[in-house]
Amino acid sequence: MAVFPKDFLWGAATAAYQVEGAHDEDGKGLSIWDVFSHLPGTTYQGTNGDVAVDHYHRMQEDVALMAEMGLQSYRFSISWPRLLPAGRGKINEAGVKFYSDLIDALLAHNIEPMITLYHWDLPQALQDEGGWEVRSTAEAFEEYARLCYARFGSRVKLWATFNETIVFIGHGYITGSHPPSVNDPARAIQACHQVFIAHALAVKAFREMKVNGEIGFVNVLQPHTPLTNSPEDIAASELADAIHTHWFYDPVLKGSYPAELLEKTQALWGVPRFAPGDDALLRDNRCDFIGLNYYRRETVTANPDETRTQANNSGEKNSGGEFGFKGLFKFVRNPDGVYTDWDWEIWPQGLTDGIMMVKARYGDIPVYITENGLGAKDPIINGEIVDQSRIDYLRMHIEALEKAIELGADIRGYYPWSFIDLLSWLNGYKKQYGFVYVDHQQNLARKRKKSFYWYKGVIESHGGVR
Ligand code: BGP
Repeated sequence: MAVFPKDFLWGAATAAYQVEGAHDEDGKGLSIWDVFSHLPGTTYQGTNGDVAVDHYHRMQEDVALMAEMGLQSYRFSISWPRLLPAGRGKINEAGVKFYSDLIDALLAHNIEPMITLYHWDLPQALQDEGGWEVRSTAEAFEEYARLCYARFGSRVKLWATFNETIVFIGHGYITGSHPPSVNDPARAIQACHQVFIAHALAVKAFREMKVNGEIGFVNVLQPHTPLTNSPEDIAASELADAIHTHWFYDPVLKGSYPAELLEKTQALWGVPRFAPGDDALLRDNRCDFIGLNYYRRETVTANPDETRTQANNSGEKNSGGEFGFKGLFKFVRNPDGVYTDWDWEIWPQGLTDGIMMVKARYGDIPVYITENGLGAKDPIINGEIVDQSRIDYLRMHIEALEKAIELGADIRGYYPWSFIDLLSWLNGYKKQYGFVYVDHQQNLARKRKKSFYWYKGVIESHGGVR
């Protein structure tokens, strides 16, 4: 018998840049991704979100499919430059109307909206002024958040400020594979600090405006396993926990950085630099919940001498997936692991372990699983999209979730990534995640996959039939 609490929400997720398209329509300003994806060699085969899957024009049709699937909640992000083309100041009312209509359509079908304010598409105008490295961007974020609360706050209860800070800061400022394509750890740490401040300012505004809802932060959940029992590998794995996990969770859940690591980075690079009052801002504006995006664990080994960031963006198995910081740690293939075509390990147990790690370190914070899913090349057999491997992946992860609930975790909802096939930032349209297929040969027509019907059954039975 399923153990899911009565109010548990069965959802699905997307993000603006990956589905909307209409990148320069109806008064929208350009985002950093609109600009970056047009630079030669930045994305898989030059793919971009100019049209994406045209959700901007097909929103009603997409919401009808959500309703047919029985979705109880939909996590989507707002494109900041669609509301504020220059990042602050003049409001684009056509953009406000799009999200307002989306929210109304969802509510008309009893689908609870969950809004992510920032899923990586910073207004280019703000990047031109220094992006996340400058305080004025955090202040503009507060203005943008206040606009969203004012226009949508009476209808939307679930809010998240940022999606996966480790990814957009790590790739934006360390590996350079996301905009603004910088390779400088010190700049990364300072930019990351402004994101935490922006989050705190937005939480403060949420409380001041008395929005009737909850506000959280969405992080990658990535448990680390040492490759061997050697003291070096164990130390490397602990260091990966500190840098990849604690650094990103502590400021929003405890209201302060992990002390030991903070001391080290400040001694080494002089960052993060705190402005007067930053300590109190972080301390006084913590999250109501944490959103966890879980895809995989990483196996870790000591790494005395090489820095490497070899990504598999092609879907050719074994073509990448290694990542390492010289002198710190390296992520390697687990010899016992089962891997996707993009070299991501499938390890459902990591979802249970990760949730319990969060509970052990941060106490009884409510949890939403804001992403979880399988990127695959779905087989089409006699015209049907038979994505059995996705069903198997999700089933195993729902089981892992159930285990965490049995162990006492307070889990409020599950949002598989993704509701519909969409643009993968660096992997194009080939890497599919959706319950709904989009036919790029036939005018972006939507088709229900096998997993669509399967997930409908899961929702109807409240997790009982899998
Ligand atoms: C998360 C992002 C999503 C989505 C997903 C799958 O990091 O929040 O936006 O893209 O990962 O990643 P990918 O598209 O690289 O396979």
